[in-house]
Amino acid sequence: MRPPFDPTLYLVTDTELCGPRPVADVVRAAVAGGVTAVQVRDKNASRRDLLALTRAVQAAVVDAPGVCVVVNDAVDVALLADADGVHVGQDDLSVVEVRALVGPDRLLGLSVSSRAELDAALALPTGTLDLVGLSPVWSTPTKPDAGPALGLAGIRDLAAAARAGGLAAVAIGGISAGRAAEVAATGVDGICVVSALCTAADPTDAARTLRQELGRSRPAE
Ligand code: TZP
Ligand code: MG
Repeated sequence: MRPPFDPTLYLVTDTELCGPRPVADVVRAAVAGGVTAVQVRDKNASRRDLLALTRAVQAAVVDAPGVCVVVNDAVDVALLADADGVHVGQDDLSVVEVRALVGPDRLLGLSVSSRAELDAALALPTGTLDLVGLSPVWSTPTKPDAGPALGLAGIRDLAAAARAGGLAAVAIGGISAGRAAEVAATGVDGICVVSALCTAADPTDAARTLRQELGRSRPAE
C-alpha cells in the first residue's frame, strides 16, 4: 500500500536557491505554513550528500505525519532513506524498472512535458505510476532546459487526461503566489513550486499565502 499522498502544495527543494539556510530549515518552515509534500531535489549533490539531505528533510517533517518525502531521481537514496517515494524524469531509469526496485509501497512520480509522454505513461501497467508532474507551465529560470511552456490550456488538457487514466497530476514551472489560483483552476491535484518557497525570506508566510491562493481557486467544470 502506498502512503497517503496530498500533493496540494508540493515543495521541490533547490539547495542553491535556499542560499545559506539549510534546506531542512526551509522545509520545516514551509511545512509550518502549509506545504503538504516535499521532493528532495539536488542535481549537484553526491549520492552520499543527497542521502544526508533526505534524512535531514525527513527529520524536519517528522512532526507533520501527513507530509510525504519523495526523492528526485535517486532510487538508491530513496530506498536507503526509506523515503515515501521517488520522482523520475523521462531520461532516468524507466518507471517500470523503478517500480520493480521500489516495490508496491512507495509513491512513484514521472515528469511529463507532452501529450505523447503522457500517453506513454497512461499505457503503463496499472499500479506502475501514481503521479505525473506536468511541466513547465511557464518557462522558469529554475530549470532553463524545461522545454516549451504548456500554458494553462495545455495543463488543463493533460491534467484531464491523466486523471481520466487514474493518475494524479501536478503542475510545475514558473508558479508564483500570484499565479497559483489559475493553475489550480485547471483541475490539477496540486501545484509544485521551487523558487516561490526556496527563495522566500519567510517560507512559512510564503507557504501560507500559496495555500490561501489555492483556496481561492475552483476547478473549471
Ligand atoms: N521541473 C520542471 S520546471 C522545474 C522543474 C524542477 C522548476 C520549477 O521551478 P520554479 O522556481 O517553481 O519555477
Ligand atoms: Mg531526473
